[in-house]
Amino acid sequence: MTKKQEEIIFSALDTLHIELPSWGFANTGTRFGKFIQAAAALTTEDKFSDAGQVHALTGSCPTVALHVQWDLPKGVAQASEIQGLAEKYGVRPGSINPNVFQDQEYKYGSVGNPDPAIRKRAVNHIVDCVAIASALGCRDISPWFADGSNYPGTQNMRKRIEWFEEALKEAHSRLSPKQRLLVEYKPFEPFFYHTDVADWGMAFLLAKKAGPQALVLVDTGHHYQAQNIEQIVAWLLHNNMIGGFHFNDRRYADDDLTLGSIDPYQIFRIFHEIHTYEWEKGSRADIAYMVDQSHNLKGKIEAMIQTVCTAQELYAKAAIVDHEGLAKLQQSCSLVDAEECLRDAFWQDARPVIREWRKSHGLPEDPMRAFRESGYLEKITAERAEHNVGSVTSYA
Ligand code: RM4
Ligand code: MN
Ligand code: MN
Repeated sequence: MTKKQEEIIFSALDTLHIELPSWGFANTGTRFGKFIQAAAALTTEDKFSDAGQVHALTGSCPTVALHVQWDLPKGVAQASEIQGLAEKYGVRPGSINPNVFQDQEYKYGSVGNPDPAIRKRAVNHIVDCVAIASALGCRDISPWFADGSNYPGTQNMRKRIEWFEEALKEAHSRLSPKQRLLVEYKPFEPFFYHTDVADWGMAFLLAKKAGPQALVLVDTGHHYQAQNIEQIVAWLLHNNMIGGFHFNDRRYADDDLTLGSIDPYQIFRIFHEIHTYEWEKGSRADIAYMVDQSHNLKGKIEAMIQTVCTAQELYAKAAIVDHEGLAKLQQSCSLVDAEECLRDAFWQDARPVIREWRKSHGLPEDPMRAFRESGYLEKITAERAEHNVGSVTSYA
C-alpha cells in the first residue's frame, strides 16, 4: 500500500458513518421460531446502551435508527425520554422508521389498503413519525411498506399506486426543509403475488411524485438473485435519487445476514460506484449508510462490530481504486487491465491501515478483542438473562 493510498483510506474512514438499528440488539428469530439470547436487549434503554458500546469501540456509529412502534410506542410523547437515553449512552437518534405492517388493521395493506380509514390511519402514523423526527432533530423518515397481495385478481394494482402516491405526498408535505423521506422497496415477503413497492423503479417514481425531499432507500437484501445492485446504485446516483442504504447480506431472499458475509465483492462494487461518482464530482454523495440486520444465532453486539469493521474494510478498498487509471482503461476498452485495476484494490489488505486509523483516533485497534475484554457482555448477560428466558419478541 502506498502512502497516498493510506491517506485516502484515512480520510475515507473519517467520513464513513454507519447507523445501527435499535432492533438489531433485541431478540429476533425466523418465521418458525424465536431464538432467545441471554444478553439480548430487553428495553429501548438496553438497545441504546448496546449501540453506544459499538460506537465507543468503533468510533463510526454515532446514530441509532429507531422503529417507532418498538422504541416509541407512545409516539412523540416519548421524545425527551429517547433524547435522554441517547445522551446517556453517547449516541444520537437516527432515522425514524414508521411501522405500518404489524397491526391487525394492515392485513390487507396500509397506505394501499382499499379501506380509506385504514389508509388514513397509516398516513397519520407516518405523519406522527415526521413529528417524532422533528422533536428528536432527526433528518430521515424511512418507511418500508409491506403492502401487497397473495393471489392474482384480488387487488387492483393501479388503484393502489394512486393511494400510495396520495399518502406519500401527504407525508412529504409535513417534512421540514432539511428532512427527507426515504422510500424503501422489496420484491416479495410478506406478500407473494404482488408487492406495491417492489423495486427501485417503483420507489423512484413514487418518491418523484411525493416531492423533492423524497429519495430511494436501497436495502441490499431486497433484490432478486441475479440483479445488478451496483447498476441500480449508478442509476440512482445519476438521478440524485439515492437517500440511503440498509446494509445486510443475503444468499436467498431477505436473509438479513451480516454485511459481506456471503458476497463481499458485491458490497465493494457498490462502494466503488459511489467513490467513482464522488471522484468525478469532487464532492461527497449525501447517503445515509444504515445497517438492517437480524442476528439470531450470532451474538448481537459482536455481529454489529463485525459488520462495522467489514463496512470499513470494503469502503477503504473501494476508496483506493485508481480512478484516473481506470477511466483511461475504460476509454480505451482495455478490458482485462480495467478489470484487474478494480480487482487490485479489492485484493489489497486494508486492515493494517484501518488499525492505524483507529490508533490515531484513540480507538482500540481491534474492536472485537476490546469488546471481549471489556466485560460488558458478561455484565449484561447477568443483568438480562433471567428476563430473557421465555421473552416474547416483536419482530421476525
Ligand atoms: C423489512 C425491511 C425494513 C425493516 C423491517 C423490519 O424487511 O427491511 O427496512 O424495518 O424489515
Ligand atoms: Mn430494510
Ligand atoms: Mn428487509
